[in-house]
Amino acid sequence: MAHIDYDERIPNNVDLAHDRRLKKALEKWQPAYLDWWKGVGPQVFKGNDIYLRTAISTEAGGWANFGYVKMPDYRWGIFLADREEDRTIPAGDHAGQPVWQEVPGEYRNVLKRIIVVQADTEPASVEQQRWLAATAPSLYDARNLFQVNVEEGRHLWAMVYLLHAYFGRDGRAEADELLARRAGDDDKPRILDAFNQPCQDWLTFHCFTCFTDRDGKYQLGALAESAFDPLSRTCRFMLTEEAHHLFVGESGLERIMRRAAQLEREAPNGDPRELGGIDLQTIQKYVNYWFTYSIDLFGSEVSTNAADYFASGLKGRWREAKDHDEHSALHQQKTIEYVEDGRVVGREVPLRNAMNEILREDYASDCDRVVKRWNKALEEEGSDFRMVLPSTKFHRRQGIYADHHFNPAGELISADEWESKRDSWLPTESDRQYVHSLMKPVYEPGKFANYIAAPRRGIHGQPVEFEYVRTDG
Ligand code: BYC
Ligand code: FE
Ligand code: FE
Repeated sequence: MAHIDYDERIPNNVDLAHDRRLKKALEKWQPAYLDWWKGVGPQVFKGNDIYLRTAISTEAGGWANFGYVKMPDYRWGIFLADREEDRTIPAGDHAGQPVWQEVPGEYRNVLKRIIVVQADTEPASVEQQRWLAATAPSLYDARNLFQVNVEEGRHLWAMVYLLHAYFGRDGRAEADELLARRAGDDDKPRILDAFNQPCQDWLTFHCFTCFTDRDGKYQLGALAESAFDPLSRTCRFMLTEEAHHLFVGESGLERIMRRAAQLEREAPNGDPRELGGIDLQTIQKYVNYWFTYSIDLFGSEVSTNAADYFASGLKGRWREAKDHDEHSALHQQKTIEYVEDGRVVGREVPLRNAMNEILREDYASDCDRVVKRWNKALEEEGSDFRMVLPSTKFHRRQGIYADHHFNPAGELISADEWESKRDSWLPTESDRQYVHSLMKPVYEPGKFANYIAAPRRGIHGQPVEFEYVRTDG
């Protein structure tokens, strides 16, 4: 099963060769995908050789092959993690029963909706990032951007496979719609908010891959616990790819922070902006912005949708099968902090209704660990500045805090106080203009823009000065 068939037009490990109808339908979607890629995928170095990895097996460990590829020739394919013998439903009302290999009629529409929402984020992120290489701080960074882009393209393939294979005619219609919506478009926007935000500078890109791709990690983790086995297996393999996206974001931000700390020391007045760097306060504001947009992606703190997904076994908790003993989540409560009459009060809600919040908490702890590692780097660089993750109540547009104002410490504040302080908490127009003004391409191998430190090591054992993108073709 781990073997991937590369002789097929669509590389796969799902035995597509023996399902002629499915193969035909996917081969019809393939040129539309390629048109989409050429139209709104990466617009810079479109036909150049890029040092990329491609999946060659779905086994843990050595699954990747590295080499030069022109992006339109990338072998996007359908790769599912191996089937687990005798896998049973991890959570909800059907826990312990055998997993489903087909979609039960009563869950067809909800399951399709979840898959479509997941799928929609993948092409959206590629669209958001399509011009970034025009201002890449190095060829190393450009290559990492493209690696993330081709893999998000592959994640779209993964979801489109599920839609085509299990949802018949409406699945195919949804697959077509996935190529028709556009990130940030007024008429046909992408489904979730964060995927309509502009991503036009590299501070934003690294925040996005650090915080928004990390939502992907947790949502995919919840879907890996699904009773619908093909979805679980698809997500398990996607998670192995996701780890690199998170590395790109976390290490990218760390490099910008290290450089800020170095420039802080060198600048006559201690401000990195004097020497063309990005100051740590500005980085903190971008962190605040993208952390909060990303926690909105978990949905409302209290959600009947989330309770239904859990009850039916469509989604589980993070590491449901491994880390939990009790899988019904019935007769248990969780305290949720509500705002009532200008005060924050704790109210018990049934645990199943709080599943979005539980996943968000796991996500926020993961982000906390990242911030701790950044602060160690800042300490090493001799800076006194420490990054702080804002409260999950701060700057929300979804959920029960969206209509209230909170400061980054999580205290309820008035609208006036919010107005007077927001510019010190979130990027201002002038911060954004300043960051944009630094975005100039650096295409000489081994050289880096002044606002970002070089990475410790290159990709896959190659030196940092390796020609990760062949600029001459
Ligand atoms: N923006 O009960 P509620 C990734 C909607 S990222 C706009 O609170 P629910 C990636 C919601 O859809 C991972 N709308 O939420 C990262 C619902 O609308 P309907 C993506 C929002 O349903 C980087 C209504 O508000 N995967 O892979 O419990 C690069 C009330 O909803 C938002 C998934 O999301 C928002 N932020 O949970 C590339 C997994 N939040 O249905 C890729 C699949 C909520 O009433 N999705 N709404 O019209 C889900 O499981 C759920 O849909 C959500 C929402 C967790 C997103
Ligand atoms: Fe993805
Ligand atoms: Fe990703």
